[in-house]
Amino acid sequence: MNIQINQLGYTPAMKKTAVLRGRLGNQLQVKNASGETVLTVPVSAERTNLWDDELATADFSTLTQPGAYTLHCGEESSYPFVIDEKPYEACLTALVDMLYYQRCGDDLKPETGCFAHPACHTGLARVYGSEELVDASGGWHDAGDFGRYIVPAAKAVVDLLMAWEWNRGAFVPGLTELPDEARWELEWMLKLQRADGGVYHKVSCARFCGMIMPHEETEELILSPVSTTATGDFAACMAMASRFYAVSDPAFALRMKEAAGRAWDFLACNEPILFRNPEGITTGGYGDRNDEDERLWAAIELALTCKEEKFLAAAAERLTAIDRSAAPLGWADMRGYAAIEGMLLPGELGQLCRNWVLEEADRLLCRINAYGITMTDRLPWGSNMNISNDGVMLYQAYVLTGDEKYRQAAEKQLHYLLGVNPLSYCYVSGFGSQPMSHPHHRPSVAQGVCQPGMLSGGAASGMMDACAREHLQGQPAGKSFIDHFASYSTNEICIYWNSPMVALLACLLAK
Ligand code: 9MR
Ligand code: 9MR
Ligand code: ZN
Repeated sequence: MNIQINQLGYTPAMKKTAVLRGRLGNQLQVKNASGETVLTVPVSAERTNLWDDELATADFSTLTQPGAYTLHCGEESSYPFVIDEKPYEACLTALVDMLYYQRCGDDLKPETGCFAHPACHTGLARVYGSEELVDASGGWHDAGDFGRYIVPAAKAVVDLLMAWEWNRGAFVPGLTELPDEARWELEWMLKLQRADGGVYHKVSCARFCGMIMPHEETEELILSPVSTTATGDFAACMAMASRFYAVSDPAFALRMKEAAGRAWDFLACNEPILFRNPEGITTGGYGDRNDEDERLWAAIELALTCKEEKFLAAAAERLTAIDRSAAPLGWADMRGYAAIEGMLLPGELGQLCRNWVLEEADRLLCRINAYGITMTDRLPWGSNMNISNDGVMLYQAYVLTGDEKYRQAAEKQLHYLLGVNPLSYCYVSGFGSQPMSHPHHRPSVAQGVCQPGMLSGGAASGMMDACAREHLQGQPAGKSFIDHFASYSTNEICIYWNSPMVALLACLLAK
């Protein structure tokens, strides 16, 4: 495809820009479903070289009439797309339902078809290095593997809760509803807290299993040691969730607030305990170089939830000390959550966080390339998460300023994920004309069918698996993607890659 569009379409009000590869012609025609040309617009004279292609754009924003269309330029055409009031509704539902499919320790509903399975990973887990057995059942499988890890879990849950708070009107229930689904994960997270407040980093088998269904993985479950990154994320996430459920379930909210307080107490009397896989464990590491951002984020959420002076003082001290030259919404670097949530703090602290968010959005804006995304030279493992995250951050600046440039930049992140990219993929399985369909996802491989509603990790320039090295060596960053189940570094799926896309859609669908 040489004319790239959002394969799910556009709302009438959106800015609509096609990206054209090569010298196709000077005019772009929009044709309706009967093949009649309904609009002709110029192709930009300006061309940009990016990722081994010469790119031009064509703005067809004046097309606002709901309907089905294709774009044409010279001999080339685009995939079909729609103009519709709600082009992303089904996708948003599927992105949330994905979390239901990832449930561990539950019998999946028959509606999940061939992905239904009896409750998995139900046995007690052994604490690493001891004979102690703990109930660590529940939660969501992290990704294409069946590990359950606290650090990425906190990111996923908070993304979802923020999305709901920002725009609950965007959500249509599917197999599940967002508050119930997030609670499924929170109940599991609570089980991973030790009596002294510290939180185990993860529960998994010793190593990754083969391409089997979840209930077929029956090796011993092991709780890996406590880390302060997991404990900090846990404290922040529980404190935030405690506010979220305060009205609907005060008892649950209190349980989480107390757990967050215990986690804080553990942090207060412990130096950083940074996680590395212990001897014999080779599942996901989620290692981190420091826990300053997790401690800051925890202080902010606890200050907002408990309104106690000690938390406010800790938040103030840490906010002034932390490096504010970036604010990512990562799983390792949580400064973005501190910045966004910190905007709710009173007085100068809130203002400092609003400035921090705006500065971050301006930095992102400067980095936007011809495909509309915020990264060009080096795309990390899971780049589609960063792209979704950046869209969310850009949208926060739109909320603060009302300046359309931020909103349009946020929209571009979505358009990239849904088709405006050099390989013309819709990176969400089951959606668009050219969906990603062969993910590194054990149930999909085992069933020989792709589960729907999963966002692929996407292009990654580091050649970090054998399949990528075999097929992608020498490709430019944006084309370093292969829709092959063996390429876990470009085509795995994750709970915390879906979750920021849920948040981005909630933002963009806000009235
Ligand atoms: O399946 C694993 C995936 O979930 C991880 O993201 C990835 C990197 O840690 O590792 C995958 O497992 C591979 C393992 O690391 C090496 N042997 C092949 C496994 C994939 O089948
Ligand atoms: O998403 C993680 C990515 O940022 C790291 O570079 C990568 C290697 O450490 O690990 C990714 O996380 C994987 C985790 O370790 C195991 N479950 C699947 C995750 C996604 O591939
Ligand atoms: Zn399981």
